[in-house]
Amino acid sequence: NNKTTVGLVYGGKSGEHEVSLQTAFAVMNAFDYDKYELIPFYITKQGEWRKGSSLSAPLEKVEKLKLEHGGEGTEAALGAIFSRMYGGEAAVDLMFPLLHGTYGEDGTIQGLFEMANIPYVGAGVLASAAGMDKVVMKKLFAQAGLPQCKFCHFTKHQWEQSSFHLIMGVEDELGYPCFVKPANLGSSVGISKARNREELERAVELAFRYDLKVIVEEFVDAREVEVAVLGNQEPMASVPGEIVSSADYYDYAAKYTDGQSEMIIPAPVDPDVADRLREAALVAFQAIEGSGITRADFFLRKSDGAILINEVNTMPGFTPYSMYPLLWRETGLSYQALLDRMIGLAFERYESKQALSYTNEA
Ligand code: G1L
Repeated sequence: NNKTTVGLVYGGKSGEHEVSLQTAFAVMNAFDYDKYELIPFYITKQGEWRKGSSLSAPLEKVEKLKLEHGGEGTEAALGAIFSRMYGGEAAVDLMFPLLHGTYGEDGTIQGLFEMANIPYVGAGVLASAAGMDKVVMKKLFAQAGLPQCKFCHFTKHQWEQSSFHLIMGVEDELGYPCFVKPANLGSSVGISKARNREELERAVELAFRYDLKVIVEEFVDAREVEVAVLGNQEPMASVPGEIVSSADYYDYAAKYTDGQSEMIIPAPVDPDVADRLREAALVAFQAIEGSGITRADFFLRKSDGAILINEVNTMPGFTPYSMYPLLWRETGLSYQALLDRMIGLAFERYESKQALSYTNEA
């Protein structure tokens, strides 16, 4: 048997549990089973693991991915991932995580794979963690010289100590309206718009229910465009795509759940703007030390056409109808070819790290 065994991990203790299941179903259906064998690893909403048996064809429906019959438990699942650590035969050749970290923060699942010395698809620990934290990410963008909207940030502790001082800072630097968000990108909740001081206070209190760190961003009247990046040391950028929302573009429900937004691929922008977007997407990828994939999200400011980086996502929507795969399709890479490429990149990155020394012994 010379097939590559891929461990697909999905579910998880996050608000995106269902999205993850649907995505895993799409990925499972796209695999070329002449080349790959698939082992499903489901993490329940309670955080328990279930390992299924090896698949040489997709399961018939999404529900089956919950492995309710005959799946092995947490111990067997983790045993399979760590088997090479105690001289066992490798149960999987690489892991393909389709979820945010088990507890909503990120870099955690990637850290598990690092400790198990097993290759995995997508960003490493550092980029995953940096990509989950809007404040850390914006500091890295600033360091890389990428233009972005103005922002303020503070911790719950700082807010409790001196909220008046912080409010003055927001009013001085950003003004109204502004947007208040938990710093953790994983939470799609807790985001609100503030039009005045009273709303700002309420918005901050709300955001602090979801994270100990909050970011406040200035309002920019802008078009929203995204670029897909793929690669390791020499990443490539896709054509840009635009997201057009009928509702307020900061309205999360309208954007992601109601299907009230539309993707335009390629984005109708001048060729030189498209080139600058692609270049900036590569700079952003390098700024967070990305590997494998990222989706870079930009604002195109209406007043002056400025390109502002908003965020990069190391775990973007990933069904065949999501922006990231669609951008590659437009650029000439099918969903199946994209999966092949991502797996190739995972092995490539693993191999280059294997060659390193971790001690000062000869
Ligand atoms: F590992 C990859 F390929 F980098 C990767 C990991 C996670 C790509 C896309 C995702 N996305 C998701 O897991 C999700 C948005 C479906 C759920 Cl959080």
